[in-house]
Amino acid sequence: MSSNARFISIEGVEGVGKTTNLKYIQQFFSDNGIPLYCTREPGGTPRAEEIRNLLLHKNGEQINRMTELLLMFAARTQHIAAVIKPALARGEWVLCDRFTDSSFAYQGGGRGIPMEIIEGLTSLVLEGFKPDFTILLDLPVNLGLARAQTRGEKDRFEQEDMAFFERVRSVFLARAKASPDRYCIIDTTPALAEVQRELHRVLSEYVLNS
Ligand code: Z5A
Repeated sequence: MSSNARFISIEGVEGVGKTTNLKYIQQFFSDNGIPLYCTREPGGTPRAEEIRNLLLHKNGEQINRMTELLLMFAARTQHIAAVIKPALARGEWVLCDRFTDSSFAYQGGGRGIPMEIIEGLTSLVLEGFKPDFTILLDLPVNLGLARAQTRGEKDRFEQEDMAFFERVRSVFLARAKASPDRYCIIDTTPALAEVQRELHRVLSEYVLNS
């Protein structure tokens, strides 16, 4: 068991290739014999997955933006207590598909909720807990939306327009640039093999040196 387990989040706008690259990261950990617990937000526990269903699926009733934000944090507090902290305590690394940065980007940037409100909720719910390292996959919005077109039915977020995703992307980039020690930005415009060479370099440097 590894005693230097860390909490990594992976973030990015629609179509950047999170799902594809998450599999690559899992393989990297497995190849290096390092225990990894993979999870996602919103979701990650049975109750939090129920909240995910409320958030992602349309049923005819509009969701108020503040309801959306509070549900993200309701799912998150359950997820941290029931899954993330216990895994870290067992000595497993945790890889989370989206975390609090997505709330700043989507509910703050996308929906226009003031950042101070999200900062306040973050302090209240997380009490200083945050990822040790965040991989931000980045791609121009038009390319991401074109890549995402290849998937099936769109969820509630995927139906937003280009301007919404531009605002989301600029918040992700601004947050990453403001804290370069915690974030690594990987451009996913190049072919997948090239993106994964860069991911391998970043993981080797961060994970194998921790
Ligand atoms: N949300 C929120 O609002 N607030 C919060 O606090 C949190 C979340 C935590 C669910 O997220 C929604 O929750 C999300 C924000 C909101 N909504 N949106 N949009 P999700 O993570 O479950 O959903 P997603 O953003 O759609 O993620 P995804 O499934 O991981 O998709 P992806 O990044 O687009 O990845 P992909 O499926 O791997 O890639 C898309 C396509 O591109 C696919 O065909 C790949 O084969 C292709 N691809 C990947 N890389 C390449 C390269 N390099 N070249 C060419 N093609 C490529």
